Amino acid sequence: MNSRNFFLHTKFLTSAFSLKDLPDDIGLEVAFCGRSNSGKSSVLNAITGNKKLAKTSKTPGRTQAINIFSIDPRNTQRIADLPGYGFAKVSKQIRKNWGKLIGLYLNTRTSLKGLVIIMDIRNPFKESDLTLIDWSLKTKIPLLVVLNKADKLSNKKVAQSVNKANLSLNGMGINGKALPFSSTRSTGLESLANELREWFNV
Ligand SMILES: Nc1nc2c(ncn2[C@@H]2O[C@H](COP(=O)(O)OP(=O)(O)OP(=O)(O)O)[C@@H](O)[C@H]2O)c(=O)[nH]1
Ligand SMILES: [Mg+2]
Repeated sequence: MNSRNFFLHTKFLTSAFSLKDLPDDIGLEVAFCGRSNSGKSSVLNAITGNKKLAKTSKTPGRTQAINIFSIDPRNTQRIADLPGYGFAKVSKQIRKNWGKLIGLYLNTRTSLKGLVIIMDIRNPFKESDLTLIDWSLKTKIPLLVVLNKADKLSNKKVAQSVNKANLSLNGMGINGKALPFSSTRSTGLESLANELREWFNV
């Protein structure tokens, strides 16, 4: 089976607004996180080949819950699409709740195997991204940085940005790498699918 086929039967499982709504903490889970509007839901749709799987939106802040998707029929291999951060237009209270939910999730979820931080390639490594990178360093949870919206830059600029990102990650002592990606053009799909599949260990 090639890596992309591995994700083809991914289905929506549940939306969790608090930790108790999450599925049993067994098997393996990979979390997609990143700033609002960076394209978390679009990247998930791209790798599963299902444009209707996760709702995408031009309005930042669309994903407000932790949306859990299951890759296998027994629901033991899952992807968690976390709510986006860094969106200024939501109320302070909502922002506080999101931060709390993400923080609790990251610090308690034992099935969490890896963190995928999705960034807009034109605007990577913002403060909240760095907080997550720091968390991955402390907890030794493997990290992948997806530099999405690569279609917005020339090939040369994409290569420069990827090199720079990898140098930054190395400099921080991170065991992980940055990959260029475009959800709209489906570029970088194979590499990301390969990396994720390794985490799911099949
Ligand atoms: N040009 C381009 N646009 C993209 C790409 N990926 C996503 N977008 C657009 O970016 C916007 C946000 O995409 P989403 O996938 O909804 O982003 P998100 O990170 O899930 O957003 P929240 O759920 O609000 O946190 C949408 O208008 C997408 O069409 C890409 O690779 N290239
Ligand atoms: Mg989303």
